[in-house]
Amino acid sequence: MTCQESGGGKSPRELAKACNEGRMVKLWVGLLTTLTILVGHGEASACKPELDGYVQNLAQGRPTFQSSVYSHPIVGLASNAVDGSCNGDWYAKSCIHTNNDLEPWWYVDLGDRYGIGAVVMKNRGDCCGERLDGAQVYVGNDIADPKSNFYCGPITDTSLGSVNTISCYGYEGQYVFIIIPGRQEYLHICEVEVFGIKGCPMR
Ligand code: FUC
Ligand code: CA
Repeated sequence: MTCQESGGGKSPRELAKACNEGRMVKLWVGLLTTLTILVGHGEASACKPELDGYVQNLAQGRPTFQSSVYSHPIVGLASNAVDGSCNGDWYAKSCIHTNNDLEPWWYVDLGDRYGIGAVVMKNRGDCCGERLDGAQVYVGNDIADPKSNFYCGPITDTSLGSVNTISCYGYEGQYVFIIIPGRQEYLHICEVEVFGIKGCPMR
């Protein structure tokens, strides 16, 4: 089965399998296996320094947006999540921070459509890690209605400075969204890395 033939009534795992059976087998298996096996928690510049030279972080330096910006002497701009620094200390000025919004959100524009293998997210390390509990990752092309995009999964490890890796099963999109659903909350996160490739998107 080729990538083009796949789709229609299949689960994400089945679609990923179908894709892997095609011409992208080596790339996909390499990428997803590497992302799954390697778990790094360093305070180095990249959240996953082990991946340097193997896969490109598609999010770094791309345009970013968020529901609001928290008023504080340190400014938690949306771009702080793609500045290439995985430092989890708020006072290192490399984290985003929204107001206490109902369903706060953040997203990055990758500039083109990619099949997304995984999204890596660095939690704040100096306090308040639990605020990220249940934050949802979506990937797709609809900025008007983020929740209509493909839902990859939730953040579950909210320990201080945690690194959560969420698989998006190769689903395609230009935008990656992080949303805290169903409650009023501050959204702060210190880095978001997006790994994926062009060539075998699944819709
Ligand atoms: C701590 C938190 C605040 C805010 C600030 C930047 O003081 O208690 O809610 O996140 O850091
Ligand atoms: Ca950062």
